[in-house]
Amino acid sequence: MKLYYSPAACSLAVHIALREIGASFDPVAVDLARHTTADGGDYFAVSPRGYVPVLELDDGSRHSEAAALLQYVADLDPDGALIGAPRSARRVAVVEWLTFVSTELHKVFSPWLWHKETAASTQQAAKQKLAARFAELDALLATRDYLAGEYSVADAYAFTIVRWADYLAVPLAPYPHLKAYLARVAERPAVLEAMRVEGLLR
Ligand SMILES: N[C@@H](CCC(=O)N[C@@H](CS)C(=O)NCC(=O)O)C(=O)O
Repeated sequence: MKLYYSPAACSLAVHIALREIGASFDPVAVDLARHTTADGGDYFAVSPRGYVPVLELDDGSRHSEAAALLQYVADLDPDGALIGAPRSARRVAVVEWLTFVSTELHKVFSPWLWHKETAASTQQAAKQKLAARFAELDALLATRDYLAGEYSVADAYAFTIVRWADYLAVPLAPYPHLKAYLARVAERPAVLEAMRVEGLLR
C-alpha cells in the first residue's frame, strides 16, 4: 500500500491507523500548495480533487475520504480492535464518531479556518460552532478516556483534527479534558512514530 499524505493534514489520522495495526506501506509526501509529489509529479493525476489522504492498495486501486479509509485500515487488523465487530454496538459507536469528526469538526476547520481569504464573520461562525463541539467533547471526555470507550480509529481522527486548534489560534484552554485526551493519544507509540515521520515532533 501507499499513503499519500501531507504533514499534519487530515491524512495523519490514516497514517496513525496504519502504524497502529503494523501495516506495511509507503508514505508518499504531497506538497498541497503546489499539488505535487516529492518527485515533482502532478498530484491531480493521483487525486482529481487534489486532496490527501489517498490510499493506494496493492491492486493499484486508489481510495479517498479519511473516514472510509480509517474503517478500511481498522478492518485489516483481524482483531478489529480499532473499530469493533460488524453489527456490534462498538462498531456503530466508532462509525458514529468518525462521522462526527468528519462533518462537525474536520469540515468546520477546513475550509473556513485554513483559508485566510475567508470572511471574518464566517471564521467567527466556524469558531463558535467548534467551541460548542469542543465543549460537548470536553464533557464526554470527563467521563471516559476515548470517544467510543476504548481507543479506536475515531480517536486517531479526532486527535488529528482537534490539534489544528494550535495552528489556528482556536483556544483549547477552556476544555481541560479535551486537552488531556490529546496528550493521552499523543503518547501512543504509533502516534509518535507517525508524527516523527511527518516531521511534527519538536
Ligand atoms: N473529504 C475529504 C477531505 C480531505 C481534505 O480536506 N484534505 C485536505 C487536507 S486536510 C487537502 O488535501 N486539501 C488540499 C486542497 O484543498 O487543495 C476527506 O474527508 O478525506
